[in-house]
Amino acid sequence: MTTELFSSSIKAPFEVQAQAAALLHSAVRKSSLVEQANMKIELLPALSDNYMYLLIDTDTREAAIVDPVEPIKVVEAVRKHGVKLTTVLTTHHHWDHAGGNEKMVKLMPNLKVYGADDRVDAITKKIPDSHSFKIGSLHIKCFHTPCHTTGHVCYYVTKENSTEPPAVFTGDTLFVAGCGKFFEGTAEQMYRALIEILGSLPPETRVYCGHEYTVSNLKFARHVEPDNEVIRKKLAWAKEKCDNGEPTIPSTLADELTFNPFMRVKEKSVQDHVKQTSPVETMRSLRKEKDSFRVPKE
Ligand SMILES: N[C@@H](CCC(=O)N[C@@H](CS)C(=O)NCC(=O)O)C(=O)O
Ligand SMILES: [Zn+2]
Repeated sequence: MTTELFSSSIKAPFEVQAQAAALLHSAVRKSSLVEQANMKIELLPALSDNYMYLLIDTDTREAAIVDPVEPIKVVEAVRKHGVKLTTVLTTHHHWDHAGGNEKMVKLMPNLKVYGADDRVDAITKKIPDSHSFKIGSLHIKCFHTPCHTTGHVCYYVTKENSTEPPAVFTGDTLFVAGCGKFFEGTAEQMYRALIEILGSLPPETRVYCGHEYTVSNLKFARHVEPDNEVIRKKLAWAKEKCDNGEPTIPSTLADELTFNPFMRVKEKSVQDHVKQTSPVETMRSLRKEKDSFRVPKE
Protein backbone atom coordinates (compact mmCIF):
# COMPACT_ATOMS: atom_id res chain seq x y z
CA MET A 1 0.00 0.00 0.00
CA THR A 2 2.82 2.34 0.86
CA THR A 3 4.72 1.65 -2.35
CA GLU A 4 1.51 2.42 -4.20
CA LEU A 5 1.26 5.71 -2.37
CA PHE A 6 4.74 6.70 -3.47
CA SER A 7 4.66 5.34 -7.04
CA SER A 8 1.14 6.50 -7.84
CA SER A 9 0.87 9.03 -10.63
CA ILE A 10 -1.73 10.84 -8.49
CA LYS A 11 0.64 12.39 -5.98
CA ALA A 12 -0.42 12.71 -2.35
CA PRO A 13 0.41 16.11 -0.81
CA PHE A 14 3.98 16.32 0.46
CA GLU A 15 2.89 16.42 4.10
CA VAL A 16 0.91 13.17 3.71
CA GLN A 17 3.87 11.45 2.04
CA ALA A 18 6.22 12.66 4.76
CA GLN A 19 3.84 11.45 7.45
CA ALA A 20 3.49 8.02 5.79
CA ALA A 21 7.26 7.62 5.59
CA ALA A 22 7.61 8.77 9.18
CA LEU A 23 4.94 6.37 10.40
CA LEU A 24 6.76 3.46 8.77
CA HIS A 25 10.02 4.50 10.38
CA SER A 26 8.49 4.93 13.85
CA ALA A 27 7.43 1.26 13.94
CA VAL A 28 10.91 0.27 15.15
CA ARG A 29 11.04 2.80 17.98
CA LYS A 30 9.96 1.37 21.35
CA SER A 31 7.73 3.13 23.84
CA SER A 32 8.86 3.19 27.47
CA LEU A 33 7.49 3.96 30.90
CA VAL A 34 9.06 6.09 33.63
CA GLU A 35 7.44 5.18 36.96
CA GLN A 36 7.70 7.28 40.10
CA ALA A 37 5.79 6.95 43.36
CA ASN A 38 3.18 9.50 42.35
CA MET A 39 3.38 9.89 38.60
CA LYS A 40 3.97 7.81 35.52
CA ILE A 41 5.18 9.10 32.18
CA GLU A 42 4.80 6.93 29.11
CA LEU A 43 7.03 7.93 26.20
CA LEU A 44 5.16 7.39 22.96
CA PRO A 45 7.32 7.66 19.82
CA ALA A 46 5.52 9.37 16.93
CA LEU A 47 6.32 10.22 13.28
CA SER A 48 10.03 9.70 12.57
CA ASP A 49 11.57 11.28 15.65
CA ASN A 50 8.85 13.03 17.69
CA TYR A 51 7.69 12.08 21.17
CA MET A 52 4.24 12.30 22.71
CA TYR A 53 4.09 11.89 26.49
CA LEU A 54 1.23 10.44 28.51
CA LEU A 55 1.42 11.96 32.00
CA ILE A 56 -0.49 10.01 34.65
CA ASP A 57 -1.31 11.09 38.19
CA THR A 58 -1.13 7.81 40.10
CA ASP A 59 -3.35 9.02 43.01
CA THR A 60 -6.39 9.97 40.91
CA ARG A 61 -5.67 8.18 37.57
CA GLU A 62 -6.22 11.47 35.76
CA ALA A 63 -3.96 11.90 32.72
CA ALA A 64 -2.74 14.51 30.23
CA ILE A 65 -1.11 14.05 26.84
CA VAL A 66 1.71 16.23 25.55
CA ASP A 67 1.69 16.95 21.77
CA PRO A 68 -0.60 14.09 20.59
CA VAL A 69 0.34 14.13 16.89
CA GLU A 70 -0.76 10.48 16.49
CA PRO A 71 -4.06 10.32 18.43
CA ILE A 72 -4.83 6.63 17.82
CA LYS A 73 -1.64 5.64 19.64
CA VAL A 74 -2.73 7.92 22.48
CA VAL A 75 -6.18 6.29 22.73
CA GLU A 76 -4.50 2.86 22.88
CA ALA A 77 -2.14 3.96 25.67
CA VAL A 78 -5.00 5.54 27.64
CA ARG A 79 -6.96 2.27 27.41
CA LYS A 80 -3.92 0.18 28.35
CA HIS A 81 -3.36 2.20 31.53
CA GLY A 82 -7.09 2.49 32.33
CA VAL A 83 -6.81 6.24 33.02
CA LYS A 84 -9.05 9.24 32.46
CA LEU A 85 -7.54 11.58 29.87
CA THR A 86 -8.73 15.13 30.52
CA THR A 87 -6.15 17.43 28.97
CA VAL A 88 -3.96 18.07 25.94
CA LEU A 89 -0.77 20.01 26.66
CA THR A 90 0.50 21.63 23.45
CA THR A 91 4.05 22.94 23.44
CA HIS A 92 3.71 24.89 20.15
CA HIS A 93 1.64 25.15 16.99
CA HIS A 94 3.87 23.28 14.48
CA TRP A 95 2.09 20.39 12.75
CA ASP A 96 4.44 17.70 14.12
CA HIS A 97 3.30 18.74 17.65
CA ALA A 98 -0.24 20.19 17.36
CA GLY A 99 -1.30 18.49 14.11
CA GLY A 100 -3.19 15.72 15.95
CA ASN A 101 -5.23 17.99 18.24
CA GLU A 102 -8.38 18.15 16.07
CA LYS A 103 -8.53 14.37 15.70
CA MET A 104 -7.70 13.89 19.39
CA VAL A 105 -10.74 15.94 20.50
CA LYS A 106 -12.96 14.12 17.97
CA LEU A 107 -11.86 10.75 19.37
CA MET A 108 -12.20 11.89 22.99
CA PRO A 109 -14.68 14.77 23.29
CA ASN A 110 -14.55 17.22 26.24
CA LEU A 111 -10.76 17.33 26.39
CA LYS A 112 -9.27 20.65 27.49
CA VAL A 113 -6.60 21.78 25.03
CA TYR A 114 -3.90 24.01 26.50
CA GLY A 115 -1.42 26.11 24.57
CA ALA A 116 -0.17 29.68 24.33
CA ASP A 117 -0.67 30.49 20.66
CA ASP A 118 -3.83 31.17 18.61
CA ARG A 119 -2.30 28.98 15.88
CA VAL A 120 -2.63 25.85 18.09
CA ASP A 121 -5.38 23.63 16.57
CA ALA A 122 -8.47 23.03 18.75
CA ILE A 123 -7.14 25.23 21.58
CA THR A 124 -9.66 25.77 24.40
CA LYS A 125 -7.41 27.45 27.01
CA LYS A 126 -4.76 30.01 26.11
CA ILE A 127 -2.42 29.97 29.08
CA PRO A 128 -0.64 33.06 30.39
CA ASP A 129 3.01 32.85 31.44
CA SER A 130 3.58 31.25 34.87
CA HIS A 131 -0.03 30.05 34.98
CA SER A 132 -0.57 26.93 37.12
CA PHE A 133 -3.23 24.22 37.15
CA LYS A 134 -3.69 20.64 38.32
CA ILE A 135 -3.81 17.26 36.61
CA GLY A 136 -5.30 15.24 39.46
CA SER A 137 -2.90 15.87 42.33
CA LEU A 138 0.00 16.92 40.09
CA HIS A 139 0.88 20.60 39.87
CA ILE A 140 1.63 21.96 36.38
CA LYS A 141 3.29 25.32 35.80
CA CYS A 142 3.57 26.81 32.29
CA PHE A 143 6.64 28.75 31.27
CA HIS A 144 6.47 30.78 28.09
CA THR A 145 9.70 30.20 26.18
CA PRO A 146 9.34 32.15 22.92
CA CYS A 147 12.05 31.64 20.28
CA HIS A 148 11.46 28.44 18.25
CA THR A 149 7.95 29.90 17.90
CA THR A 150 6.56 33.03 19.58
CA GLY A 151 3.95 30.96 21.45
CA HIS A 152 6.13 28.11 22.73
CA VAL A 153 5.44 26.75 26.24
CA CYS A 154 7.31 24.38 28.58
CA TYR A 155 5.24 22.49 31.17
CA TYR A 156 6.85 21.92 34.59
CA VAL A 157 5.33 19.15 36.75
CA THR A 158 5.71 18.77 40.51
CA LYS A 159 3.94 16.95 43.31
CA GLU A 160 3.60 18.52 46.75
CA ASN A 161 5.68 16.94 49.52
CA SER A 162 7.31 14.52 47.09
CA THR A 163 10.99 13.65 47.40
CA GLU A 164 11.08 12.50 43.77
CA PRO A 165 12.36 14.60 40.87
CA PRO A 166 10.02 16.97 39.00
CA ALA A 167 9.54 16.68 35.22
CA VAL A 168 9.62 19.30 32.49
CA PHE A 169 8.20 18.92 28.98
CA THR A 170 10.36 21.15 26.83
CA GLY A 171 8.95 20.66 23.30
CA ASP A 172 11.31 22.22 20.77
CA THR A 173 12.95 24.64 23.22
CA LEU A 174 15.44 22.31 24.95
CA PHE A 175 16.48 18.97 23.43
CA VAL A 176 18.86 16.46 24.95
CA ALA A 177 22.24 18.03 24.05
CA GLY A 178 20.66 20.73 21.86
CA CYS A 179 17.93 23.31 21.36
CA GLY A 180 15.28 24.24 18.80
CA LYS A 181 15.91 26.40 15.77
CA PHE A 182 15.23 30.11 16.27
CA PHE A 183 12.38 30.27 13.73
CA GLU A 184 10.51 33.16 15.38
CA GLY A 185 12.94 34.48 17.97
CA THR A 186 16.40 35.60 19.00
CA ALA A 187 19.49 34.41 20.85
CA GLU A 188 18.47 36.65 23.76
CA GLN A 189 15.17 34.76 24.04
CA MET A 190 16.80 31.31 23.89
CA TYR A 191 19.31 32.45 26.53
CA ARG A 192 16.41 33.48 28.76
CA ALA A 193 14.60 30.18 28.12
CA LEU A 194 17.53 27.81 28.66
CA ILE A 195 19.69 29.60 31.21
CA GLU A 196 17.34 31.83 33.19
CA ILE A 197 14.05 29.89 33.13
CA LEU A 198 14.90 26.18 32.75
CA GLY A 199 18.30 26.73 34.37
CA SER A 200 16.57 27.93 37.57
CA LEU A 201 14.57 24.73 38.04
CA PRO A 202 15.93 22.04 40.39
CA PRO A 203 18.93 20.32 38.73
CA GLU A 204 17.41 16.86 39.25
CA THR A 205 14.38 17.83 37.09
CA ARG A 206 13.88 15.25 34.34
CA VAL A 207 13.78 16.61 30.80
CA TYR A 208 11.23 15.22 28.33
CA CYS A 209 11.76 16.90 24.96
CA GLY A 210 9.89 16.97 21.65
CA HIS A 211 12.30 14.98 19.46
CA GLU A 212 14.84 12.15 19.48
CA TYR A 213 17.78 14.22 18.19
CA THR A 214 20.29 13.16 20.86
CA VAL A 215 22.85 11.44 18.62
CA SER A 216 23.09 14.22 16.02
CA ASN A 217 23.08 16.87 18.76
CA LEU A 218 25.96 15.16 20.56
CA LYS A 219 27.98 15.01 17.33
CA PHE A 220 27.65 18.79 17.13
CA ALA A 221 28.50 19.06 20.87
CA ARG A 222 31.65 16.95 20.25
CA HIS A 223 32.60 19.28 17.37
CA VAL A 224 32.24 22.27 19.74
CA GLU A 225 34.14 20.66 22.64
CA PRO A 226 36.37 17.88 21.26
CA ASP A 227 38.08 17.46 24.66
CA ASN A 228 34.87 17.00 26.65
CA GLU A 229 34.88 13.34 27.73
CA VAL A 230 31.31 13.51 29.07
CA ILE A 231 30.09 14.25 25.53
CA ARG A 232 31.95 11.26 24.05
CA LYS A 233 30.61 8.88 26.72
CA LYS A 234 27.05 10.17 26.33
CA LEU A 235 27.33 9.80 22.52
CA ALA A 236 28.45 6.15 22.77
CA TRP A 237 25.54 5.48 25.17
CA ALA A 238 23.01 7.30 22.94
CA LYS A 239 24.11 5.45 19.78
CA GLU A 240 23.58 2.12 21.52
CA LYS A 241 20.16 3.15 22.78
CA CYS A 242 19.06 4.27 19.31
CA ASP A 243 20.42 1.12 17.66
CA ASN A 244 18.13 -0.85 20.00
CA GLY A 245 15.13 1.40 19.21
CA GLU A 246 15.20 2.70 22.80
CA PRO A 247 14.71 6.35 23.81
CA THR A 248 17.55 8.51 25.17
CA ILE A 249 14.91 10.45 27.12
CA PRO A 250 14.65 11.62 29.87
CA SER A 251 17.85 13.40 30.77
CA THR A 252 18.16 15.84 33.68
CA LEU A 253 18.91 19.56 33.79
CA ALA A 254 22.09 18.79 35.77
CA ASP A 255 23.26 16.44 33.00
CA GLU A 256 22.44 18.95 30.26
CA LEU A 257 24.81 21.41 31.93
CA THR A 258 27.65 18.91 31.37
CA PHE A 259 27.18 18.17 27.64
CA ASN A 260 24.68 20.54 25.99
CA PRO A 261 26.62 23.37 24.30
CA PHE A 262 23.55 25.65 24.32
CA MET A 263 23.35 25.31 28.13
CA ARG A 264 27.11 25.78 28.41
CA VAL A 265 27.35 29.22 26.81
CA LYS A 266 29.08 30.57 29.94
CA GLU A 267 31.90 27.99 29.64
CA LYS A 268 35.20 29.23 28.25
CA SER A 269 35.69 26.12 26.10
CA VAL A 270 32.37 26.78 24.31
CA GLN A 271 32.97 30.53 24.00
CA ASP A 272 36.46 29.91 22.59
CA HIS A 273 35.06 27.62 19.88
CA VAL A 274 32.87 30.41 18.46
CA LYS A 275 35.39 33.17 19.32
CA GLN A 276 32.95 35.05 21.56
CA THR A 277 33.14 36.25 25.16
CA SER A 278 29.49 36.95 25.97
CA PRO A 279 27.04 34.11 26.68
CA VAL A 280 24.29 35.57 24.44
CA GLU A 281 26.67 36.06 21.49
CA THR A 282 27.92 32.52 22.07
CA MET A 283 24.31 31.31 21.87
CA ARG A 284 23.80 33.24 18.60
CA SER A 285 27.00 31.91 17.02
CA LEU A 286 26.37 28.31 18.10
CA ARG A 287 22.86 28.28 16.64
CA LYS A 288 24.12 29.81 13.38
CA GLU A 289 26.85 27.20 13.14
CA LYS A 290 24.52 24.30 13.91
CA ASP A 291 22.00 25.47 11.29
CA SER A 292 24.52 24.54 8.59
CA PHE A 293 26.41 21.77 10.43
CA ARG A 294 26.78 18.56 8.43
CA VAL A 295 26.34 15.71 10.89
CA PRO A 296 29.20 13.20 10.41
CA LYS A 297 28.35 9.48 9.94
CA GLU A 298 30.43 8.48 12.96
N1 LIG B 1 18.25 18.96 12.28
C1 LIG B 1 16.95 18.34 12.44
C2 LIG B 1 16.11 18.74 11.25
C3 LIG B 1 14.67 18.95 11.55
C4 LIG B 1 14.38 20.27 12.28
O1 LIG B 1 14.67 21.37 11.78
N2 LIG B 1 13.83 20.19 13.48
C5 LIG B 1 13.43 21.33 14.26
C6 LIG B 1 12.29 20.93 15.20
S1 LIG B 1 10.86 20.28 14.37
C7 LIG B 1 14.58 21.86 15.11
O2 LIG B 1 14.39 22.84 15.78
N3 LIG B 1 15.75 21.19 15.12
C8 LIG B 1 16.85 21.58 15.93
C9 LIG B 1 18.20 21.44 15.28
O3 LIG B 1 18.25 21.09 14.09
O4 LIG B 1 19.19 21.72 15.95
C10 LIG B 1 17.24 16.86 12.62
O5 LIG B 1 18.15 16.56 13.40
O6 LIG B 1 16.57 15.97 12.08
ZN1 LIG C 1 9.28 19.71 16.15
